[in-house]
Amino acid sequence: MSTERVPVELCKGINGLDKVVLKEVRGSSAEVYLYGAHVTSWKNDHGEELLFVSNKATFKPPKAIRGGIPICFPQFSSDGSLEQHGFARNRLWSIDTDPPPFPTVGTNKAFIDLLLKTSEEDMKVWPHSYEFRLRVTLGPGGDLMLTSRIRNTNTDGKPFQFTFAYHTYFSVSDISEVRVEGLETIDYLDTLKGRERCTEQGDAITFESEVDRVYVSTPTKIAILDHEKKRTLVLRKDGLPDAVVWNPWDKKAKAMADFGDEEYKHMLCIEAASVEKPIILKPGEEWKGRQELSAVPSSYCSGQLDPQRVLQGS
Ligand code: TA6
Repeated sequence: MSTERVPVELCKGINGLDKVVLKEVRGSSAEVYLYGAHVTSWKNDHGEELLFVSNKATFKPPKAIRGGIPICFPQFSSDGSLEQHGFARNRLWSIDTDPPPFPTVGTNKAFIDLLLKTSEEDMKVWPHSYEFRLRVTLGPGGDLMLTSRIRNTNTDGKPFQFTFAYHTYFSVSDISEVRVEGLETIDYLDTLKGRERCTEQGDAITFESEVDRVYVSTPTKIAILDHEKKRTLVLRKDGLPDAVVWNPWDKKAKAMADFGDEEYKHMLCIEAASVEKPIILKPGEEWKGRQELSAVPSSYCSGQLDPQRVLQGS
């Protein structure tokens, strides 16, 4: 039995669903199910899980997996006529064996290309042809990168528009001791108040109750400081102007069958998104949206970590 860490391995996951495991030489790993092209695990080189997946997640189509990184396409939330967050997260994707040229990072081999195309079924609810290519890459330092390329392949000359989010569930030790940096002074649409437009007043976002906000035209970097773990999770994004911040808190947690009553204490969604202004593509045009997640040690509690340095760092 080889002990060599194979960078990409296709195997069976929960309920026999196909999944791809990415492994990096220094020990970090990630997992992505072909169902929904859904990343369900991202571990650092100490084997610590950095994403949250509910203990009650069903891993049974047609329900989306509760946690990890659901892909919201071609609609975020219930903004249009489609099911909540669109259908991409409820579809079986295929491995893209012949992707168009796409620069890989150096000699890094720990990546997988997944593909979703129009189906007859989906044409009934969203009458457009598209090709959605997702590349999931585990970088040499354990960073996790998701790059989406969505092309309008309509032959009827029609443009289409969509909204999009990487609905990332981060694992946190205690939500009441988490700070989010990078969204200060930014306007947000408060979903709990009918998407009323507000402005972030605090010098960081902290959590004492349900939060469900779409921050608009946000910076490229957002930092999640986990006090207890002395860890900062950094989200960098490109092509995704907005950022959704969500914690269901106790009442909503109890109302979700696939979410534990107390699990809201150990998760936080920060979602790189394009929500306020839909993306419009003409036939032949392609949109690209990328998020890169990294985890850095932080001793913020002793005031040593300057969050601005993390946000302005390279
Ligand atoms: O991203 C926040 C949100 O839109 C919340 O309003 C809540 O509905 C959450 O997504 C989860 O949605 P889901 O359809 O996955 O249960």
